Amino acid sequence: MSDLEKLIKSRKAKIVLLGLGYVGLPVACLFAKAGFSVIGVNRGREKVDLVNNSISPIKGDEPGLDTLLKKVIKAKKLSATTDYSVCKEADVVLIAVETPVDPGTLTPKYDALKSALKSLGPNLQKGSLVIVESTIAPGTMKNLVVPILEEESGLKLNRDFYLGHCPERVMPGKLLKNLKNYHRVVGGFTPQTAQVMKEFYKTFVTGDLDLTDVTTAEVVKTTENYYRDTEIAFANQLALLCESVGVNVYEARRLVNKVEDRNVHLPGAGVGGHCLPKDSLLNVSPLRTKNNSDAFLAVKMADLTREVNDFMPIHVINLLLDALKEAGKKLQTSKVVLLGYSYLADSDDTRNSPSQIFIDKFNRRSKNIIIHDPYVAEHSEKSLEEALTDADAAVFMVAHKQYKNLNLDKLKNLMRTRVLIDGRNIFDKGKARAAGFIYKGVGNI
Ligand code: SAJ
Repeated sequence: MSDLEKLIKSRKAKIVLLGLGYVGLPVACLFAKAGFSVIGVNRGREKVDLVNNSISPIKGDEPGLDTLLKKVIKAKKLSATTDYSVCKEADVVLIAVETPVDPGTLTPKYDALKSALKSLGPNLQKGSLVIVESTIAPGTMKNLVVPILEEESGLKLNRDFYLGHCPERVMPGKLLKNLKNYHRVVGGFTPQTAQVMKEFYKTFVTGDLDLTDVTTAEVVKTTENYYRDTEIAFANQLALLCESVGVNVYEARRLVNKVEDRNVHLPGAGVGGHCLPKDSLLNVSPLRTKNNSDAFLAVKMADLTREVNDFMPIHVINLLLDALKEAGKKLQTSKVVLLGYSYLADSDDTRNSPSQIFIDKFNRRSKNIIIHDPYVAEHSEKSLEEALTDADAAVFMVAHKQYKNLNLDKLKNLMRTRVLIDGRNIFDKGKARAAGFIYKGVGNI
């Protein structure tokens, strides 16, 4: 282990990173920038060719990533391949592959992780360190990662190779910034391994590097997002209560949050993204498989959190139906415009977008819908004005800045019927109604 530490401190350690995605690519670039020689391995040839030609496969605005990629490729500090045998030369192997949840069983789908481990195994070198960066359910390191690596390599953990879990904390649009500045939980199978991992991440991470064991690291990462998902679900339930008693949830939230240690989150049209929709289910998945009678409530809580947040796009459809009825219009004969298809304001990322839930449900009743999103290529052909011309209803699912700057009088003159459904508290209800709109907002009708 001390040899490895010396190689890391001198930047002579050879790094191989498995999975050139939203996490893997920026991580590979940052270690290359720190002075290491890094090889990125990806199953798909396309991504490998893009990276070797200094072209980032990540769409959307990622400040600094394109420039950094060009720099490290030019300096020959980073290269990409589909060939796992490069792991034979690796002193440190990082694994950053996707870890989705099966929508049917609500348990982890580890196909990509298992495939990476089985490809690494035969090429794993004695004395090397393997670090899993993907978000995984508590217990996965011990119950899945160790057995596959030992069986496929014939090597023994902590005798022949070392293993740790350092979960990534990233947000589209701030990949490099978050990877550098966010605190990291550094989980090692032994304290010595955790210490070497700390030396490794210290080469570019400026946040705290908190040492712990692998299972605690698994719990922390999934909990931090489960917690946020549940906070948002609470806010969404509060919105539904406020609608039923005629209160503006945003005013109620403002007053509640004046109380010390209260932090009611923003209600809205739903919760999407690559983290929150799955991490609550990853967190409780060890309990789902065990028939641990006392644990059923924890599973129920995670499932309810997901059920509440995934109901919100459906609730937006219900608000739309109520408003069209007030306008004397039928859904099937109305031109509806859905504004915002990404999961996050001012982002092009559409993974697990609440708008997809809206569209799936809407399409069962009508096909008369136009989707507009300035950041999503397939939904930005029409300008906002073209999309809204002669519309009967405008449904705002994402608070893109282009929508926040919309002039209500201009909007009114474009539309045939003035139904305005506000999923993200973009507009002032009083002003919208004064301008002649039938306005219904989540938590504010
Ligand atoms: N959302 C709400 N109400 C809120 C906050 C968010 O409805 O009060 C919705 C958003 O519209 C979006 C979804 O939830 O659809 C997720 O939003 P997010 O701000 O959590 O964005 P993410 O998914 O990119 O969150 C990631 C997470 N970070 C990591 O997984 C490392 C999250 O824990 C961070 O708080 C967030 O980035 C961040 O702000 O960095």
